[in-house]
Amino acid sequence: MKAVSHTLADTQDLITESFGDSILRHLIYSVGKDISHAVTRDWCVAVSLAVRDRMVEGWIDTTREIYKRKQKRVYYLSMEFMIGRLLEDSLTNLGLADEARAFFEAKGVNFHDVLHAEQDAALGNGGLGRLAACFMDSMATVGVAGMGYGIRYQHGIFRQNMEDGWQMEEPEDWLVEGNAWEFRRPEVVYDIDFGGSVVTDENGKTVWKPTEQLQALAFDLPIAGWEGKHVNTLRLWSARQSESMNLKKFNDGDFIAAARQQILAETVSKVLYPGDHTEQGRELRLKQEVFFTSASLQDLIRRFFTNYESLDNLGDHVAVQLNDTHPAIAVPELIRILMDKYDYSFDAALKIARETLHYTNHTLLPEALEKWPKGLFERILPRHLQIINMIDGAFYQEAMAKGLEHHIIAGMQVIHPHQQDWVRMGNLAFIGARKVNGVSALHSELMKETVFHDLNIMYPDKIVNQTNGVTPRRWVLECNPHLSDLITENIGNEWIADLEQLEKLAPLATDKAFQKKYMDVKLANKKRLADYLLERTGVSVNPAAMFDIQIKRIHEYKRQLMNILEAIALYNAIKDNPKGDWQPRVKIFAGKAAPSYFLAKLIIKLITDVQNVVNNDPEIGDKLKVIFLPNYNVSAAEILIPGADLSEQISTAGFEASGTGNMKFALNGALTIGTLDGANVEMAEHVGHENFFIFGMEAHEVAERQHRRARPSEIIKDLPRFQQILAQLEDGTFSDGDTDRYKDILDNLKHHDYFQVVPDFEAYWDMQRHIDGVFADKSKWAEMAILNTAKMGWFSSDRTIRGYAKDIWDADLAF
Ligand code: 26Q
Repeated sequence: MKAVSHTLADTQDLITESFGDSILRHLIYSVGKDISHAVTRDWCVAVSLAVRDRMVEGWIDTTREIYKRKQKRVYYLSMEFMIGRLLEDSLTNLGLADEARAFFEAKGVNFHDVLHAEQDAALGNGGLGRLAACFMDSMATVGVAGMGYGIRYQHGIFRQNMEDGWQMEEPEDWLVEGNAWEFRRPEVVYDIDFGGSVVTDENGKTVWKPTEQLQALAFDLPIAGWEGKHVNTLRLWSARQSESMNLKKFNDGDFIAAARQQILAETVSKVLYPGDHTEQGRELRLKQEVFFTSASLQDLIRRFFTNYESLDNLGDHVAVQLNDTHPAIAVPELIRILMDKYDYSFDAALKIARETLHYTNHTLLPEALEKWPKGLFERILPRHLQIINMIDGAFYQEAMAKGLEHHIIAGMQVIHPHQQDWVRMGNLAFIGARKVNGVSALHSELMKETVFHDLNIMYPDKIVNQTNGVTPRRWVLECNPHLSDLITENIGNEWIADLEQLEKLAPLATDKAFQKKYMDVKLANKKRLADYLLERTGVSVNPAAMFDIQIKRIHEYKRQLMNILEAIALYNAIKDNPKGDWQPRVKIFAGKAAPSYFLAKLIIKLITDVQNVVNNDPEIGDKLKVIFLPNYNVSAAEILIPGADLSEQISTAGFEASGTGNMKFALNGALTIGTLDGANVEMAEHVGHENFFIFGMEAHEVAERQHRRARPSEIIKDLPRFQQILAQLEDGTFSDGDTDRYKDILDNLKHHDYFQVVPDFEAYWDMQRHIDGVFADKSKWAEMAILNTAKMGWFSSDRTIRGYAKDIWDADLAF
């Protein structure tokens, strides 16, 4: 990794007016309002445009520098970017937040309301999408010549509305009022083909004759890194009807058919698929994947030719990162472009693809590894299917040359020769990539032992690890301004771009005066959260209670069920001894369930049922409160995380690839109760096991129990506490006497319990009671919380991106 020196902002002098004048100018000339008529939303647009102007300067300079220096380009292909709101992020990174605040105060406009008038861009499901957003911030901060490619969904993740405790999905509509950040690029358009057949022309060349064509239209968002030194681009593709097809219908006079085609075409970028680990085999989803992957590859190749003449050395100048298998079609698509458009042989094209593409795996769940029916490929991607067969053929030769047996090779091929009906995208991405990475040390090791066992033996150097990280700009500086000020007062502000400096706080962990200041910040954040909860749910909570928070997608493996069962057990224990010395707790849950995931929705219903009983029981009072906060999103996380005392990271060991919420909580001074899963393992090592509450089975023990199909009933018979909970779920205690409601949960717990709630339950309960005791010791808790903040610096996504740049992309940095 060599460093490239970087000179800044030749354009910077173009804007001579003050920031405040820019805001006013935009209010008047872009929004078309005067001060006396402006509503909050108008101010939000005006200030966004004023910041955007200032980003454009750095943006143009960055682009020019990269061209000039021929810096290696990195393209991050992701179906999801969970960016949330951009205004505060941009103000912060450009150092304009104070000026903006002062401007609005002087105008008598509530700055907080202006920041919050922006729609939350929720173009993702969960961790994978948020990681992509953190990576965009970090690539711009450390100076990677990086560009994100994704889809400009018209509707992001659905809005979660609650009806009688059940999740209802409502369409999300972030674009209705426009998007101040984006630049439409009408000149950047690519054709995307589907369907038809493959023929051989008169010269013996293979030609794909597609029958359906779409166009991908580019929209760009500038992404500024810390201090605005480097501004990268997030390019999102929007689908529309191909012009030639449309024109033909119009010329035929068939306006209705033309309009119909238009709508069909636009469907492709209409809505984000809301299944985070399931939902397989839908044609529209495959079209979305092809659509954005093909447009992105065509675009990066076009850009490549502005600097270079031949694609032979593409991999020396370009690295493409595939965020999970969702863009794995890039493997045959790149080969197709090289062969069919640039006349490369298959072998040469495969070689170039394997020098350019890299694949990140985010899951070991077998049902989450994408596979597509071969029939679907035959119908919509006949040329890609041919190429996949060629890849399998070449791979077979390679494997034979290494002396591997036929049946072992079969298990690794993209299409299993004896189970011809599926195209396996994980195998495709693995075979086509130069490097494959997992997202935590444990996960990367488990990849080698499980899903990619044989492929790892065949290519022992391919799998590498890059433990996830989070951007400290959004996840400390913006969401926790009081903590940020306290940190800066004590160690200066270099931690913002060099998070490991937080280590300097460690000696203060036992300093009583510092403990007080640190816990005062926590209390202020808890009050802010309590206000927010009251406003959003009507539940009033005591900020002195322990705030115990689990926020993430609802999934069996994440075990929100175990958490709510523990709440029931605690409720029972308090009822048995209402005068006891109980540590008051507020248990907060938030998260969306995939619309088709019945059991996950039932778990939400159970949480709200328990909430209704517990919160309305006068004997319980402040000793226990349960809250399900609807419609969890990035903006909600920014308020919840700084207000947490305890972070729940309790997935069945071996199932959470990494987790990133865990990191955000610990950085903000919450202690973690967690299993040895995902990045929890490394977090515990960094902050010290004595400052981390680990419980439960380890991954190998889980695998062993699952393998021998151990029965939960053998354990339940010795667990009276658990038996009581089961009886209450059966007798209608939490369901208004409805004895049927939790049938599927009960059936699961008693007979299958694949995610091992039963065998981990007692250890979880015991650890929770231990935590009650520690929390009562205010000074000890403060010390542990401070040490969590101090020792989490390694989990910055800046570190992760430097790791990718060095170990995977071989990319140089601007600074
Ligand atoms: C696949 C096919 C069809 C429809 C949807 C999908 C789909 C969509 C989203 C599959 C998976 C996802 C998202 C997965 C995800 O968020 N994984 C999380 O990634 C984080 C970042 O690495 C990790 O920290 C989490 O552990 C992991 O669960």
